[in-house]
Amino acid sequence: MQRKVSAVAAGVGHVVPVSIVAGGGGILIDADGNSLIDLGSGIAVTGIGNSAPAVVEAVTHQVQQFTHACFTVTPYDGYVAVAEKLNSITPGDHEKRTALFNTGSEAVENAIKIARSFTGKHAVVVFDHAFHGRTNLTMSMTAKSMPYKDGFGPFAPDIYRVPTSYPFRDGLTGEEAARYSLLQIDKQVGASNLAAIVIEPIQGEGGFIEPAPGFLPALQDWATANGVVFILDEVQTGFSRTGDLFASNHETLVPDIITTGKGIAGGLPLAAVTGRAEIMDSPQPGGLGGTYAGNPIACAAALATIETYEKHNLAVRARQIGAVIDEVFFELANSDDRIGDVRGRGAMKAVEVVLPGSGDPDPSLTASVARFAADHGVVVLTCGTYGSVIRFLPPLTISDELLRDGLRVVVDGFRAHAPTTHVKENRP
Ligand code: PLZ
Repeated sequence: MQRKVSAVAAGVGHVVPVSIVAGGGGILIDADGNSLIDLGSGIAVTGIGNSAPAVVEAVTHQVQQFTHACFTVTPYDGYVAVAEKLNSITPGDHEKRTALFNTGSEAVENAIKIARSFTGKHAVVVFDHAFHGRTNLTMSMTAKSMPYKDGFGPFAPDIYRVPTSYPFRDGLTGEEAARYSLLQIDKQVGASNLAAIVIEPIQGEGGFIEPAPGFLPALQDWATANGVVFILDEVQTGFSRTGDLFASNHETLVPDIITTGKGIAGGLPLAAVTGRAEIMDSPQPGGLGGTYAGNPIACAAALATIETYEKHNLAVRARQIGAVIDEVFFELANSDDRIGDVRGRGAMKAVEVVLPGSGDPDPSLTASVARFAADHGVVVLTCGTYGSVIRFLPPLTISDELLRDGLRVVVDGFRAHAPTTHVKENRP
């Protein structure tokens, strides 16, 4: 850690002060030989587990063939195969095209380029609590100032932020929240200026906020009726994480463009933009790409990874994991009124920590519980605009036993920090 501090820029922070030397089976091993239970998957990346055998095999084979060619110079099959696969498994049976990139930010950024090229319009609507990345455009689309934007302006122009649906805090139905958001979009931006609406189907860094049913379909219907490209950012929610292959499947949404990343390639850097053929084919040849975009090793990993989700039915496993997390935290919520909300879908679950009585966010207790977990060998992440959400993103290959061990430590973290003895009535 001393070498890290001396050699690495301070802005590159860390959650747990360890040095990882190996990982697999829901465990990370540090340089001192400690085993940590991984409830974060490197922020929703290692869905099929760390160093998954199928990925190790595919990558080893590819690395022996060639490591790089640059797809926009001399194309190769792996990239095309990933594009074909994504075109077939993403929501909707319309004709699609895919472009590959290295990071989720790059995917979102390119989705905007494509939507602007197709519509000839410039404005982009995003939502409260959104996280779309750290590049200038995607940082501008991200809601939270500290730490993501503070001191990093000026920001990209023509980005407009409107309220989302946050059932725990706004108490609105999906239809009510959509009516209000669409009114703001119509009055403050206007469809004739608007290229795209971009939204995460369940917001990730913003607090695992799942909009009330009906909110997303209403946005999609309005976008379709008004010549606005509807973009779902599934970088964090994608690839079986929420109990469906994509979170869009839950409300049978069919986005014009979907961005994916994180869980796509078992830990290798890859991200994608997949969308309607007529939209995706709008930018001129040479307008999209990048030196490493769709690297052959990452593509080989992606093909093996996606096959693993399908073969092992990991979407079903994600739901089982979600049921275990629900069981543990609904039980805790019965006796601890600092648990304001238990929410999320599949293996993308979170607990919102509140001050009893007011229901205001409690970022201090949230941080203390996460620190307690880390000190006791469990990697758990926090999130939320108010820093008051503990989120669970375990690998979908984790055993029930390991999962319960890890969750027990988090529950102990609540008990260790002045637990309330007040027992609530009428709690589900
Ligand atoms: N869109 C929905 O969740 C990445 C990164 C957190 P990149 N979120 C985790 C951090 O500290 O940087 C994310 C996301 C959604 C886009 C991104 C950006 O993906 O691969 O990190 O660029």
